[in-house]
Amino acid sequence: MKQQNFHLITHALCPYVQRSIITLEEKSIAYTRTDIDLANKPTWFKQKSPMGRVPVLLVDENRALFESAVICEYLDEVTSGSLHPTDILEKAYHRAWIEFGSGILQSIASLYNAKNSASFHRIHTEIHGKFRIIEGKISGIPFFTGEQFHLIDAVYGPIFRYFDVFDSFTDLNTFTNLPKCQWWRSALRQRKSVQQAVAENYPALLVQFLKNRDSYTSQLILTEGM
Ligand SMILES: N[C@@H](CCC(=O)N[C@@H](CS)C(=O)NCC(=O)O)C(=O)O
Repeated sequence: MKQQNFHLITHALCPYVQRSIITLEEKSIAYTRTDIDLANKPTWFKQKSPMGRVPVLLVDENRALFESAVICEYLDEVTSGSLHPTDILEKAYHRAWIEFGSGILQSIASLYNAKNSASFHRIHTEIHGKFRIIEGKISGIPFFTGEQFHLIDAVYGPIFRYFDVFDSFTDLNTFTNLPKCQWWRSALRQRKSVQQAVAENYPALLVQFLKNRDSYTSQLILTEGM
């Protein structure tokens, strides 16, 4: 098969972009990357992305794929080996918990946009409840089902990363009494592909992004003098 050219359109903070990069890195796929400003989307990007969202994967600068789940599965299928379990039921099960992870990302966005302490803490309690559910599903160490790194691990790496930054300005104790989540979080933080999915200044960029939101989170950051 002819060698394909992969070009990922990205944003420095997007967790859906990060899963795509982790997949590219895990599968040792060569790619180029172009960061765009989501507050000022270039016209060429609007033509490629029907929903105006990143990530978009350009294959041979021609076919544009959107939706991170589609991009990750395509990259997985077009290369040898698989980041999904081979058993069909297990694969479907992983996809289901990937979707659950996308729900956690939506809750995280609600958390950092919350306008006051009461809604912030209410949403945080909901998020903690979601991790308590996940705690009961983690069946291995160090990753979701054991030694092998799967696409589901690529999804949860960027989710846990948010809490590394949140923990720098507030004491949320999100993973207290969730030992399996703590193990998983730590293993994902140490995984090279997960580290490579963001630039070194990611924490500073995220803090700046959160600070600009006119939310309870931005107040917490300002109180910490960050
Ligand atoms: N379901 C989409 C979600 C992608 C998404 O929400 N991307 C955000 C950035 S993290 C985006 O591009 N938002 C458009 C905007 O901010 O205008 C996927 O999995 O790719």
